[in-house]
Amino acid sequence: MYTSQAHINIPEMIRKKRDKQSLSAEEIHYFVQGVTKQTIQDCQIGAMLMAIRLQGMTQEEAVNLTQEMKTSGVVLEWPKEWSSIIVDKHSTGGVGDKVSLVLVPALAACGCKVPMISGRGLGHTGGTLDKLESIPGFNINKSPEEVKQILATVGCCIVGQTPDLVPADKKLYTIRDITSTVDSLPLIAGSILSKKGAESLAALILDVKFGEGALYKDINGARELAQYLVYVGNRLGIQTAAVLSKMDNPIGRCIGNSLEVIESIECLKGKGPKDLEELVTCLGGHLLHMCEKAGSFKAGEEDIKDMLQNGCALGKFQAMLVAQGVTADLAKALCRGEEVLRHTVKQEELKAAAGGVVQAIHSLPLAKVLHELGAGCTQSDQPVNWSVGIELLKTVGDHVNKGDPWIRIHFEDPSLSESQKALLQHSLVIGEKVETGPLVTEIIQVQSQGEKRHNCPA
Ligand code: IUR
Repeated sequence: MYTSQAHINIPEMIRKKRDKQSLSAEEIHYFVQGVTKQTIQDCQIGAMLMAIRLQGMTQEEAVNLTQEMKTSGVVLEWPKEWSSIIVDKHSTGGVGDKVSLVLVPALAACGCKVPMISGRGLGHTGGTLDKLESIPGFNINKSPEEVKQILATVGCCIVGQTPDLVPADKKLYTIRDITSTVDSLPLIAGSILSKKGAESLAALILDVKFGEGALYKDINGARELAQYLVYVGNRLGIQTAAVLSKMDNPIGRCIGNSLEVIESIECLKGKGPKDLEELVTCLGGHLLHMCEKAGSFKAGEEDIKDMLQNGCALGKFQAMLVAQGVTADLAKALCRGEEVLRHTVKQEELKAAAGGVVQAIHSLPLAKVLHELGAGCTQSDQPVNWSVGIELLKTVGDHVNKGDPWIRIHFEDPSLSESQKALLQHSLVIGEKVETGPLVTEIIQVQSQGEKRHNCPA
């Protein structure tokens, strides 16, 4: 599209952005190509990112940036007949967030195609890929051809990012991380939506979390990010909507890779914790409605619930495991509820220091302790211990008596220390009563005249 770019130079582009001027589509193309082909220097990339972080971008620039990042590598292609049913979700992440493990097969059971490209955990506990890798044999590395094959037979897969998919993001993210420019709306949108764009999706649902355990502590920041992502996603040609969900406590009762797989399987049998099922059905209901597999959001929610109750979602999960390298016998045993995942050698329960009603369980201290015990990715090459984890024996709203065990920690080496036990004990908040409401408080959808938000239908 762009032929001669002799008139463009990077220092001039950095100056323009520094002085709050807009970059043309051609300049953004030149910058992203330079990042991808490594023809511009890291210090210039850092300077440009800081200028963007400080001066922002117009919506037009953000759309152009995302589009250029998307096409910096391979863009997946699908058979024409799938064009309206290729769907995915993205979450801003939270402690105990195992929604993808349940939602992806449930959507496939409803007839969608879900080529989820997921990530690893950054600090804290593991990401979706770490959770799945706690299942012996599970292979996250699949070529675009293999992904297409799995979608044709099973309907869903969860794989890792390959080096040829959005290479510009890998480079930009690394430099954002070391230049304090991660928290920039156009850069976040470019990063998240270029990867979803490269999946050539028909519809995308975003789960943007707010609260004590989330990136945004209050709803306003989360709403601003959600509106921005919804706008850019739709401009990219993906039907995009977002839900704002509360993240004050861990999701479900299990945290840690293999424990979260086991809890996800319970949810795939319709026997999961209420909060996890609520998120899965809400996100799935919206996606089914958006891609016209369901006549309304409510009908979509019912379809997802049915697939959890009738075993179809679990069947898809089992088939996905086999398609991604798990032996048929192990996949079957795991889905039957047999204890085939590795256990830790040691477990310890802590007892409630007072009686009353559980008002909150702060998730960040739990994640910190688990990280220290080896459950999460570390900067170093230390391997993840997939069986390290926490079970919450009591959850928000439960009544506890003084001395009741409320948490069980699964650990090995290193051992659980006294200071870690004290940190965990402080994360339990007990009072006289608690008021709980729905996790999802708002939906952000795009309308022709701009973003529109309304409360979640009851
Ligand atoms: N996840 C991404 O893929 N990119 C980002 O910039 C952030 C989260 I923040």
